[in-house]
Amino acid sequence: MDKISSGVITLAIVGKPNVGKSTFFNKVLNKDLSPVSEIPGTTTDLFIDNITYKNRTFKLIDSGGLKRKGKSKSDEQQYITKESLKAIYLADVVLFMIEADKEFTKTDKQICRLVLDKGKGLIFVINKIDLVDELKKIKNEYIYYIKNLFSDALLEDPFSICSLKLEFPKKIFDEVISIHSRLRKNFDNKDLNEALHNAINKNKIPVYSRFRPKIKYIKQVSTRPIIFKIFGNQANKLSLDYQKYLAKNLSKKFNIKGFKIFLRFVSAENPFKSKKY
Ligand SMILES: Nc1nc2c(ncn2[C@@H]2O[C@H](COP(=O)(O)OP(=O)(O)O)[C@@H](O)[C@H]2O)c(=O)[nH]1
Ligand SMILES: [Mg+2]
Repeated sequence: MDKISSGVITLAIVGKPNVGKSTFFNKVLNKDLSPVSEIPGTTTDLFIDNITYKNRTFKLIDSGGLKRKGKSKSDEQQYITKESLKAIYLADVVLFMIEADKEFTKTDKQICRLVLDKGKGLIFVINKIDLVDELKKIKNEYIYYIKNLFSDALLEDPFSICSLKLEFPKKIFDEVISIHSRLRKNFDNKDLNEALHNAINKNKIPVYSRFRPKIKYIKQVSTRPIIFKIFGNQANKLSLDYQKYLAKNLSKKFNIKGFKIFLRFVSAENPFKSKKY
């Protein structure tokens, strides 16, 4: 148990310039000065520092780096930079920061999509709530967005904060710990197969060109990200909708929240096919 839960948790703070990433980073680290250390041996300007919470070490990455604001191309386009991508690549979990008084932009959506497709954990933090009156309404809008845009993952509702007056955000860090351990979970084969067959019984596999693919069994093949292989007769012919249905059903059944699970469909070989007579 301890062995599984030990290890450093890398949390990258990502978001548009000016959303308050560095303010959050400094408040959490309880330091007044900005950036503390850079990754040795790299020229990217990621700021990294460690904190300890609940006996766990968190490596916090502020992906804003040294980049000057408002220079060259628009901030909005420019923030998909090498440093954001590097931060995402290094992270176990990405804390995606948005501003309460601003829109969720196309670039925001692209970055979050990337985070999920890389198999990383994703949590949303709405910052600068001191600037708005109707937080509830804003939060609901984001919940709606998240549910619709990222329907292939079960994500938590956004947290909301005011970085300027931040106490240590325990709830956020508790969630990061849970996601981190869920990403490392090994599922029992029997439970998985039972869940899979329940899902199939509840919602029959659709016919594909006059043939109904058959699903035989499921097996976990990886953690971080969680990948399941599903074997069956023409299993690779399942419609995307049905694949999504199965992924969602499994996520719900096992409460796999905060990231996306990956299903690989493998058509079982016909045993007579390769034999030479
Ligand atoms: N009103 C308000 N301003 C904030 C808050 N958090 C950060 N800011 C301000 O937003 C600006 C950008 O913050 P910064 O941390 O540098 O953003 P970064 O570019 O994402 O790192 C600064 O002027 C901060 O003081 C907040 O919760 N409320
Ligand atoms: Mg910054």
